[in-house]
Amino acid sequence: MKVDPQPFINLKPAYTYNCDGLKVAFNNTGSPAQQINWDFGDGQTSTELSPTHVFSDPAATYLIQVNASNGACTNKSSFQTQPYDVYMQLNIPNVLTPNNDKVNDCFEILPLTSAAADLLNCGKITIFDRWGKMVHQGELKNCWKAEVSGKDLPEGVYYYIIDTKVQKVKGFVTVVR
Ligand SMILES: [Ca+2]
Repeated sequence: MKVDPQPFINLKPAYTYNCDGLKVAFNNTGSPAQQINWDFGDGQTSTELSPTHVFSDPAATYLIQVNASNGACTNKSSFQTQPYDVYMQLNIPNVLTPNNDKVNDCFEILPLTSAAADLLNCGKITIFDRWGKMVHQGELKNCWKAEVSGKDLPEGVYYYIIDTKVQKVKGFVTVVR
């Protein structure tokens, strides 16, 4: 009598964040299964051994369940994605000095990781003055020079909202001329 071995599931997911969302590559290093079924927790499924899946909302938590079977022998495993915190991966200055001396002349947000670099490319930024009036809205990758319609804005404290696909980051930046 031939006994089917129990399939062994060993998940080693690799995360990538970009403007499409959260991409997870599941590298199943377990023993081969005759049949494997993935439920990604977002309504999508797969029967690949080691699928790659893009989750549209990286700020959400998804429960991924996998069932593997060799005939009557089955095994299952689950895995939960973690919400993504982009704030710690950005270097956000708190002052800009737009006087053309090439030092802090614009509000330049720098990524500390390659994942954050991807997110900066699809992020938006909105800036308000101290009275709550919006003075700028645009692409995050474009460095803001504390001007509106080509006119210099006065010195002072401004409030910003950075909106990446993953998370909103709010704070203050001071313009010093
Ligand atoms: Ca400067």
